[in-house]
Amino acid sequence: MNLRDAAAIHPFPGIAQLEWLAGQMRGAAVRESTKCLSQLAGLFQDQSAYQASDPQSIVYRVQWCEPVSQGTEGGLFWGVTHIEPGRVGEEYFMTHGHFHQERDRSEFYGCVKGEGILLLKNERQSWHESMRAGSLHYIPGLAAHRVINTGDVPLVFWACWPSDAGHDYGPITTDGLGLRVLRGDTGPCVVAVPVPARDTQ
Ligand code: M6P
Ligand code: ZN
Repeated sequence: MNLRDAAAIHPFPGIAQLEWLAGQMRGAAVRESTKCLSQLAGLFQDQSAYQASDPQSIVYRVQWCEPVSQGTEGGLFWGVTHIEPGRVGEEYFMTHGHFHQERDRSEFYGCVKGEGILLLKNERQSWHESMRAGSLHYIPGLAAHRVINTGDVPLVFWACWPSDAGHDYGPITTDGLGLRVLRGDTGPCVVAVPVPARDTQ
């Protein structure tokens, strides 16, 4: 469906009620998903610590609304993510992380509360940005993105992304983002990790 057809069918009246500082969305159109440790297999560096963790531990929860259907060109989605404090071994709880299926689509993240790090990676480099209450982050097209909660309380951030962006989790599952965030002696440390070599044949 294109945007004109979608608007003709549904004129998008107030689609949700936001509690900005709590990072909550309410309304019939609000969707919700929860990720627990068992759904993040293979992402954490310390496999034995992962095996020893409770697979039912909730790592993060996302609420969002889709005023148009997924794949609609020109539309936007809106959501909020709560990442729990916690670690697997020395590595902090984090989102799965993804590229957009439509690689050139960009996204905004706006942090409400907590402390964390946004990791990004494109074809040329990996980099990171600090997240704290009030920080706004523009995720450019072509960049994979993952958020890590480095604090002792939930990290909460709003997000807005194109309705035709889609999520591609495959490359992150196999290759990571080239950086990890680990607890160090003096606090969180961003460390470089080699990206697995690929057979280019
Ligand atoms: C943000 C947005 C969502 C994403 C969510 C969790 O709210 O980027 O599109 O789904 O974070 O991230 P992930 O999909 O990587 O688990
Ligand atoms: Zn995204």
